[in-house]
Amino acid sequence: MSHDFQTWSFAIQQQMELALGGVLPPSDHLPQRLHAAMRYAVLGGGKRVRPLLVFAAGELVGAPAERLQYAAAAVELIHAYSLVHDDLPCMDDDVLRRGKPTVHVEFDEATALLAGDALQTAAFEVLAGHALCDDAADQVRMLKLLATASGAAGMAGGQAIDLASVGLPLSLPQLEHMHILKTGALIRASVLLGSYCGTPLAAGQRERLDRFAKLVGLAFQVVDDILDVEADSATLGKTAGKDAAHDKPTYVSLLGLKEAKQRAAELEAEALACLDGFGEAARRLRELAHFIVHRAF
Ligand code: GRG
Repeated sequence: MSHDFQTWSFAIQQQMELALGGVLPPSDHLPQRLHAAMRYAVLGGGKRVRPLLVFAAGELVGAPAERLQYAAAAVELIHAYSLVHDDLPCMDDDVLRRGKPTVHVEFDEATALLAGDALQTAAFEVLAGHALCDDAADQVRMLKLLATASGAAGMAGGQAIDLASVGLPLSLPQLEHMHILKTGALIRASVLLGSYCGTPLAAGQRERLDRFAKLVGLAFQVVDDILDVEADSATLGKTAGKDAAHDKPTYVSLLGLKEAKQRAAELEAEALACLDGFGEAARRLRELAHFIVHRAF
């Protein structure tokens, strides 16, 4: 990771901490326990990869930082909600997230369920509540994009397939389909939302950016599967080794570690090729693709 990329990403992470703190309800307002759980789930942790993708795509189209910060906050709120619900006993039943006890452990199950619900709706409140595009019709497209990426045709649908797949011998295409929905859809949405906040792209450019986003979303998941095997819980801030313990099909269980790493490298190369022709404006997107594939946590 170059020093310059580190400085850029740190500045955005700081900006996002403030922005997210500002859009979340204060924990001294009623209902205090719900508000405290929402803030606990969102603030003070996470890599903020999705906000970074929003900002990087925004750079491609010369988008103002204030617009990007709200689009990024909306995606991060959806992501945080998905983690809270994923950790519940009825789903992945986990006790550690972002290096802290999960929300239902720190609070209680009902509060965690409600905090996830409220984070999800807060995301749309933020996305609808600020002028993010010159053309209002584009902002409606942004709302639909995030809704589709989060719902049955995206993340929630992927989670349903994931829950139904435990112990089953999935084929590689079936595994990829599940991850394209579960993890890929929100990562793709992050890139596209950022690109809506500035000068509109030509149709061909939008298609290439979309392909980049899909490939990076898949690469993110391949690396997530590798890290689940290779990294420890302290580094990840979440329980490591869970996939194998739960007999979950993963890229590593299907391909083996060596081939999974090769697949991640291929996806990175294919993603970078999609940015050919965008020049220096796509620099942060290239750096992020590299970070996503080569990260250690
Ligand atoms: C509950 C509807 C619903 C969906 C849950 C996102 C998800 C779907 C489940 C999380 C389980 C998981 C570990 C998925 C693998 C990829 C992933 C989303 C990892 C966590 O994202 P990071 O690494 O987390 O960006 P941080 O904490 O850095 O934000």
